[in-house]
Amino acid sequence: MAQTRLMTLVFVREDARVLLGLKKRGFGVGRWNGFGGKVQSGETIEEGAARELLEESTLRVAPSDLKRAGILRFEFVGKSDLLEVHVFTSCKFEGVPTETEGMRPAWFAQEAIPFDQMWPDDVLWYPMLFSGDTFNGYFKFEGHDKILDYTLTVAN
Ligand code: 8OG
Repeated sequence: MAQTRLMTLVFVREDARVLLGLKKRGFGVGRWNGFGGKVQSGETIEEGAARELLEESTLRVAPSDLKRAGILRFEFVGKSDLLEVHVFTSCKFEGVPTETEGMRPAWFAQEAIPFDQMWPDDVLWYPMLFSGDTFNGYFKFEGHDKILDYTLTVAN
């Protein structure tokens, strides 16, 4: 039976730049992304998002300072699990981004996002992330590089 796996993704923003991390291992290795991972049992989605950000970048945010940006659903042909990724932004944070076992962080200007080294759907919804529109996306992937089908709507 298809299972939905709840995941998080956090974009820390400062002025006109955004913090991304180069994934050093596992799912999405070699791609720049926000910080996030699986929500664990017993925590809220926001608590999970703040925990993953801390584990992967050493930055602290209060779960209540995370702003909902959108929800992305992913299906991978041949896999029964669906991913439901809850995307957040935060302009409030404490600490200095530091490389961890999983991620190498770097700040990027909004006009200089390295889309050719990211998940291929990201170029489609980043404009909404930056404009502040709340979005809802569904992407059907074949492997990790090819989008077969998608829908993307503004949910404000
Ligand atoms: O725990 P793990 O590192 O496997 O979590 C995967 C992270 O990748 C999680 O934050 C959700 C995120 N993610 C996907 N698919 C996509 C995608 O297509 N684009 C982006 N930007 N992030 C994704 O699982």
